[in-house]
Amino acid sequence: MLWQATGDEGTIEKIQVRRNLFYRQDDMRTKSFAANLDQILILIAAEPAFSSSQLSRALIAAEAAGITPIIALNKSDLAAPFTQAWEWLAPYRRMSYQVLRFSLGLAGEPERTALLKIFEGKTTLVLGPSGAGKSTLINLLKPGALAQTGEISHALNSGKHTTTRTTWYWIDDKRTTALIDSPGFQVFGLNHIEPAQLARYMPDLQSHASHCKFYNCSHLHEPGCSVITALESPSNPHGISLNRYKIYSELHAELSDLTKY
Ligand SMILES: Nc1nc2c(ncn2[C@@H]2O[C@H](COP(=O)(O)OP(=O)(O)O)[C@@H](O)[C@H]2O)c(=O)[nH]1
Ligand SMILES: [Mg+2]
Ligand SMILES: [Zn+2]
Repeated sequence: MLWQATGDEGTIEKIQVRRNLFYRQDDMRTKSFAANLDQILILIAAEPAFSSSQLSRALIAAEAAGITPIIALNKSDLAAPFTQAWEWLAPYRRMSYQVLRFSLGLAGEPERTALLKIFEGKTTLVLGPSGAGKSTLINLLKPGALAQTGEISHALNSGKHTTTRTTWYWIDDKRTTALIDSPGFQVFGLNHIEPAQLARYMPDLQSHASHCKFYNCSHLHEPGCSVITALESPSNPHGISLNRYKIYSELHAELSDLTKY
């Protein structure tokens, strides 16, 4: 779809052939979505600490939609928490996802030029928890965009209503580069994914899944499960991370519960 901003609202100008559809479920409605994305930037930060479960959900949703995800860890100037957070990202770096380091708050012209290269000619959905730096990124790439920045806690304390709107920004005058700023990823609906399909959207599990004894292995309890055999352990320090496996089993249970009714 082509969107046209009219004041605060966006109206649909023209329906284009839908290449993909990225779901995001709200409390009240399943309305916020973006179609025809080229990539999804998952922006997290050294602070506030990110949830690896939310990160995994975003990655699974991207995989399921067939859209390339890029992970970026912002606030590299916060040395100690950044080092810690970068370490937490080790399983994701091993999965051959592109994992970038940003310090958006300190970016000057050379950094801005380098950043533009990532987005040039593409439509990118920017996802991430509140406070990660999404608005900072947009204001940097499009001076004058006036995306509101600030900590969510700050906004909440002052009684201000934080935006839950998904906003489309054209970065260039030719309208070839677009960024979509969406509110945090707390409520990430993965309800459209079958539990039996889940592992195929988790590359670290999937790379072992084809070696399981049973073709329909759930990787939860079966004998001869290659996923379970590949779990991280003292003898296999670079195996599937226990945290990622926990996320898999929790999501599997959550999605299985849904299919019962
Ligand atoms: N230390 C540090 N703070 C940053 C950086 N980038 C953004 N911030 C700050 O983090 C806070 C949240 O940024 P914002 O862009 O509003 O995040 P959003 O909620 O994802 O849109 C703001 O106070 C920013 O100034 C960075 O690279 N380093
Ligand atoms: Mg924001
Ligand atoms: Zn298995």
